[in-house]
Amino acid sequence: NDLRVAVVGAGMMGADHVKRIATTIAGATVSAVVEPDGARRAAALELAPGAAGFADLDEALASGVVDAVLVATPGQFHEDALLTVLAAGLPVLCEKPLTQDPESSWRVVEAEMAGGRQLIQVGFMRRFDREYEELRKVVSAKPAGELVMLHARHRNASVPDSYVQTMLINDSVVHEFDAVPWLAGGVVTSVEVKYPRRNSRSPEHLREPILVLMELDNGVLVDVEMNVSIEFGYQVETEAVFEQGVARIGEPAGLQLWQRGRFSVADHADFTTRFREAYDRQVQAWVDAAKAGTIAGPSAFDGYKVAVCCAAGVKALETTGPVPVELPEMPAFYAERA
Ligand code: ISE
Repeated sequence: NDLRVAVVGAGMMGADHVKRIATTIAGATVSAVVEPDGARRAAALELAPGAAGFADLDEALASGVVDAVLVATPGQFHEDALLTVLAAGLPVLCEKPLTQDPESSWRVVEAEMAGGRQLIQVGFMRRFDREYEELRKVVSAKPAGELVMLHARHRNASVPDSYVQTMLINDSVVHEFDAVPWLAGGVVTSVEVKYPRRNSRSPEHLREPILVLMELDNGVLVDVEMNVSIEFGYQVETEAVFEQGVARIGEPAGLQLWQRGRFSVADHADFTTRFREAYDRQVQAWVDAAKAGTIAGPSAFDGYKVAVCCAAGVKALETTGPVPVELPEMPAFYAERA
């Protein structure tokens, strides 16, 4: 039996997920599209013949056609949607971030624990990127010794006008706050932001690129170049430095072309193609797990930890020197299921 999924939010990511579930995911169908904007809703419904359209989530849940929910609305609407889905006792894949601040993320964690079942998976898709998975294995198998440092590069060609300074952290470095501890096997203890020369071509209201430094409790030091006006394309790369070697992931791959005295390899234009396979694998893993009554990726508690790191990161945008990050112990509810 197909898992009947309601996709909530039919913007760029929501529409992408509707198409993915309708065309490439096994064992699931889009049964509902929840989107208040009529034109967007209609466009998404074209991608999923047979799905019903709703203006709000309560109506969709009351209709009885929903077994699981994929939340892809802007972050400020996540808390409400998650509390509604938890109350209905349904599995949910929530696009990043869990919520936009530690307080609301903690409320979601508490509501999940009160329900007694782990229902939330957070959409940090980098954990489903094959090269990230391979690098994580190198970190734990230690063929080149212990991990010492990570140099991460997160580059966007451009960002929309609505993208403000704090989004460098809350919308973009948010991914590294999940992926880095997962890769490096530690806990973030401090975040610092440094400003190089400003890119004169950045939108006027942004001061970027930025360099984010993270310290982990296992001694690993991480630098993240966060750059959102690089124009040439989209790149997410990591170089890992070990005691006896180096590993790199995320570099351009594919057709190499020699032409007119130049050598070129195509690179990505945005995250929908750079992480397409990771998104596919993430949603398939979630669908399979939801049918088995479990989750297969970052938990609500992981989402909460990221929210705490982001709050420190936002403070670090306006602080000289490192801002400490204090994370609570993992509640037994999550530790037992980890
Ligand atoms: C966007 O929201 C994403 O999640 C992308 O992965 C990231 O690269 C981009 O900077 C964000 O704005």
